[in-house]
Amino acid sequence: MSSDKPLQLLGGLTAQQFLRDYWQKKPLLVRQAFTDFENPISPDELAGLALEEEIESRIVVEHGEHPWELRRGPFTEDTFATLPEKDWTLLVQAVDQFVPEVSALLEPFRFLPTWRIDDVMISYAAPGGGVGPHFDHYDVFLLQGHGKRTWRVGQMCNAESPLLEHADLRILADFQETEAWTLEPGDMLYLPPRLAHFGTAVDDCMTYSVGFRAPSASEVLTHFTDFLSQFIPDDERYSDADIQPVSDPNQIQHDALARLKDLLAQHMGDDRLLLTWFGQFMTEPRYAERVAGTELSEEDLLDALGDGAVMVRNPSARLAWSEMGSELMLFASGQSRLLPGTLRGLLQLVCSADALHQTNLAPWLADDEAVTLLSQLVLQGSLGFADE
Ligand SMILES: [Mn+2]
Repeated sequence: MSSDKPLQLLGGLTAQQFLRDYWQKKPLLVRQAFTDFENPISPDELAGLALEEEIESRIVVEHGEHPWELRRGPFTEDTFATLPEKDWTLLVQAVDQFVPEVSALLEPFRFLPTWRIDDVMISYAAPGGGVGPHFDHYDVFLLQGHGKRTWRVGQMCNAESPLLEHADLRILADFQETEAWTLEPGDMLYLPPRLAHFGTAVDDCMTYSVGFRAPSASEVLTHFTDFLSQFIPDDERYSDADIQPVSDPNQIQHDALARLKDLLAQHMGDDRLLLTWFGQFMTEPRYAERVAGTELSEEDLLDALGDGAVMVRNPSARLAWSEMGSELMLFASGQSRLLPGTLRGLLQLVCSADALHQTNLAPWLADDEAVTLLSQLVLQGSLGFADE
């Protein structure tokens, strides 16, 4: 994607200007980021998703059994029949995995890495509904889909920002409003991480939150060192063949620290392992149980494609690829595969194409490694055949 083209999504800014001046820095309001926006899912359909066992949903009732009462789904028809007239919100996570028209909303965000995108959460609010003033650790684009919602933004927060005493929700005790906007369908507000914000439904409304993911430093360290430790033999130990006689045997000398730092640097500095871990970590699916594959021989795969079958990415799968020296690595739903550099075009196709079929796969179907890869991705569940 060209980065110097003004984008409607960004109110006429280029991707480059937006990233330089706003991304992770300050909010941006875009009126009509999507013109003639057609709401891809109705409030009733959203409520229907919240009845499903496998879908994460929550309801926040401002004046419930206690202030800002949080209820967790799955819900029943009865839940919705007994909610108050106003001041409540339904939140449904990762709707992009269940509704292709919602997944399609992500298309204009392709100037950012796909692996940074978490999900599209949809909130429906009755008039007055909101989830209270709060901040998130992630970037978010709030796209108004139906009705109107007023968004107030406030101060930058951090781990020390005082919160209300609440068992489930992180609601700010103190909100210092700096700006407020009322969004209509097609309008969008970008918020950087840690900016206090507070949305209130003006009327019945729906908002699509395109949320991003960024692992915490603590998660990176914990998970990477766990991963690394599988490759380090137990006989590799702290060693001090260069030690000198000590003047005080009870003192830990700083030369011991230097040896430890060497030991750490030796492992932490391994780019191949770091990349392998990171790709696997960032492509772990939210719903692993939805990434279940089917056994398919390479012969049957070729036959099916020859008969006009169409393969599609599993909407719950995450895919990414990277270079590793002269080779390539494909990350698929938490797994990695080292592949020859000749498969670059196939990896790009598999990661980006809406559909894979005889025509766009034609250059690859005589290549054994390519066909093996495709059948492995079917077996693993990242690719599947479209229904029709
Ligand atoms: Mn938020």
